Amino acid sequence: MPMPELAYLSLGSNLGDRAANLRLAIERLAEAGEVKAVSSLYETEPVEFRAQPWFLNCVVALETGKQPRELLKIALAIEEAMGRQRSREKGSRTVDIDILLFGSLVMDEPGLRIPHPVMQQRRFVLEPLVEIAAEVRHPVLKKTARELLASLPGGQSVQQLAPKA
Ligand code: PH2
Ligand code: MG
Ligand code: MG
Repeated sequence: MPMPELAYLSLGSNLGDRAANLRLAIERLAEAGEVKAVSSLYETEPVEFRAQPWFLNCVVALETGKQPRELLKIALAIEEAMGRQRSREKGSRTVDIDILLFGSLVMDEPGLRIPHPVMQQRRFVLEPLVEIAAEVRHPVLKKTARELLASLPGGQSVQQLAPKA
């Protein structure tokens, strides 16, 4: 196995039992490595395509020996197994799993850009990321998650939910 890397993933759901969907997806990520941290769940207003139900979002730290392509493949297979339909880009989904960061790797290939190209614009990504990894650094922007969050304009509603007992 190559040296494991610490990857950060953003998960979102806005169909069905959203919390159960996120929990199941996180369990299944064990296939790709060891889950090191999971943020709280956040109730978030849809952005970009706004005419859809509100999301639950969270961020997961995953230690993985997989290559980024393999990790993406596993993420897409989990989405598919959980019944994701791609009827509209950025539309409703049972679960979406996006790679945010993969160590300090920078790559830009069709279908796979790391860091995630718009993570720095998304409060629903940065709030949970800061909760579990405030000092993680964006390898292109050279800013920490905390700094990226601090420079976001207001607007998008993101509410941390109380931890589940
Ligand atoms: N995902 C999108 C587009 N818009 N909005 C919220 N609040 N949460 C998401 O996960 C989300 C979104 C595309 O993947
Ligand atoms: Mg997404
Ligand atoms: Mg996605």
